[in-house]
Amino acid sequence: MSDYTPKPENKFTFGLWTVGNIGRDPFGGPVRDAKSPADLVRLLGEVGAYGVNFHDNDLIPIDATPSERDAILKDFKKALADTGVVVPMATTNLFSEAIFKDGAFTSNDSKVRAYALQKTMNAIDLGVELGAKIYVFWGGREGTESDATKDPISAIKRSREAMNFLCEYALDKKYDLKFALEAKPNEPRGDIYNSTTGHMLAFINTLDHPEMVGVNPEVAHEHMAGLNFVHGVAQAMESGKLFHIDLNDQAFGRYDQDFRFGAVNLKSAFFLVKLLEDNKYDASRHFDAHAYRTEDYEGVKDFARGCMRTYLILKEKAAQWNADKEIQSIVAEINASDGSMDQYFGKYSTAKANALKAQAFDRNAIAGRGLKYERLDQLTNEVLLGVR
Ligand code: GCO
Ligand code: MN
Ligand code: MN
Repeated sequence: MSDYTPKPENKFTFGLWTVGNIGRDPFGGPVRDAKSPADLVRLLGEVGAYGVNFHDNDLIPIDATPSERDAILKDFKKALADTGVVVPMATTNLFSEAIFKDGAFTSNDSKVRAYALQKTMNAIDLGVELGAKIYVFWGGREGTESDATKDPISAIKRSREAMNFLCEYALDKKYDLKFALEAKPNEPRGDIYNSTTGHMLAFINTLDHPEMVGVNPEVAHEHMAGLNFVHGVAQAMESGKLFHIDLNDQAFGRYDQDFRFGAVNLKSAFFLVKLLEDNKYDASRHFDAHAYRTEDYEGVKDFARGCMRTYLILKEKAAQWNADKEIQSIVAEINASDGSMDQYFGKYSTAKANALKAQAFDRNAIAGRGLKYERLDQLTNEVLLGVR
């Protein structure tokens, strides 16, 4: 039996809003008492997390007086120092207040857009003060219920203008900070703009400082859209844009469930962990999830420990998969090449194109080869089920 104790190098983080979730849902009120930010840091220290992330108002209530703010910050900093928990990421709450009922950066109302920029600059200052190097943007209210209400082209332009302004702000302040954009298809809006990680990747390339901006994909969000999360994350990694990741779980076709990592789709969680580990992802592994509404704070700790433990077990399974002789012999076989086609790949030339056009292919012979994917997938299942 291996050691599944979380280590700092695993960079396991939780949001104040995750372990601090009090179990409110659209049909019922809280089931757990609220804990202070400092107490939540102590809880995270106890379960072995590396870091804590927050929205501005998770830490400092929106109406806090300057002296209340100072007292909260003092307690929070003390809890960080006592536990060794760090702050790798911060973000802005641009969704809870009524002023954001029709969006923040994409609102039709210029006063709302200006307030959203002001609130974000203040929240960036707070995050940087506490050590954050990644700043997440999740535009939960940036969408519509009816497209009669907002011009979608203007919404994209307004989002771009906001990101460009905030990139310049961070540069102006000489902050060592990168931005990570988080897509979600819907909830709380009927439809949210830039609804998937793929949309975000395309959007980033239109910004003035694309090098400062990457993505923060979330398992649940891509699953809500019916997509393969592993493929989306791979695309982000391959383009050097995976700055952060939100791990949780979610049944396809449901509301935003935010379950413990690995709670529903263990096999896709396995391929996700394998992708991250094989490619040496080294930013935060953030669990953006919360405990079932049935739980007290002991259950919240079970939830947090469960996220990290499942990740570490799947990491071990990925190493086992990579070392399994039968699996690797199939992998080698299905990727094998006799080299006869190498002349056609790589950089284009007219001569290459002409030679390739003249090459004869025995289509049926090529297609007639069985690929052993049934065996490979069954072996994968057996690794996961613990019988290999
Ligand atoms: C959600 C989102 C949020 C964001 C958070 C950080 O579905 O509510 O995932 O939890 O990740 O606001 O920006
Ligand atoms: Mn989410
Ligand atoms: Mn999230």
